[in-house]
Amino acid sequence: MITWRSTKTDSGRCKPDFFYYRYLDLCYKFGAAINATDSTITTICSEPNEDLVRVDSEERQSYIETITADIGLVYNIAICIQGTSMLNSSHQWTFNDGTRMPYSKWAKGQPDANGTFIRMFRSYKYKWYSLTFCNSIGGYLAIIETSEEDELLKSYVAIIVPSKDYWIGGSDLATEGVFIWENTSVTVNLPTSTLFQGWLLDQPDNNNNNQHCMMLAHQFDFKWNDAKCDYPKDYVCEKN
Ligand SMILES: [Ca+2]
Ligand SMILES: [Ca+2]
Repeated sequence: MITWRSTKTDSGRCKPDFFYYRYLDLCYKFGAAINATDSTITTICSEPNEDLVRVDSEERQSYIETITADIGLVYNIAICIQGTSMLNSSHQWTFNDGTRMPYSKWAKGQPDANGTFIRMFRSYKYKWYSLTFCNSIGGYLAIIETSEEDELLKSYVAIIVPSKDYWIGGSDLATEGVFIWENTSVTVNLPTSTLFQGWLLDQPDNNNNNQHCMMLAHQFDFKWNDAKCDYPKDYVCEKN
């Protein structure tokens, strides 16, 4: 993920090694790619007068889309921007100083979790997503690497709520058709692989050209299916 730092000194000039975009009066630089969680976000952009970028207008949103368009290989999944729902008891989303956000570009069904930053998903036209529940507890969506793990997980969800699908941690959001376990960037084996994989017959099929997230399909013995990422579903988290 990319993080953005924006800053402005009292004299109105950017700090050294920051870019300046005069039209929007914005100082910024690109941060390192990180595995973004609530706890990692607090350690970045923490220098004096630095913070994650505020996207407070359509113009800023468009500018970010434009200048990150050609660096997708480095920041392949999402871009972290400023926003928090943790500053008031009703969990309204605000900027980090508590002011209301005058502009937003939430994806359908979002925000669906509370958190301390927002992710703009490149593959979803830079729409905004809140943190997942797994990230907010310091974990991540489950990675399934062996048949033993697969069987254990399936038997577990079948006991909890057998009538629901469950998100797991693989997607092809970065490159269509190439599924990776998002927390480790390790490739998910496809049905053609001789290595372990748990796909349902004829999946992944990228149905309607918009299925990029992996889930356990309850109607099919919790085998793996690719589905539309913004469906609300339960999920399986993993934590080290
Ligand atoms: Ca897909
Ligand atoms: Ca599918």
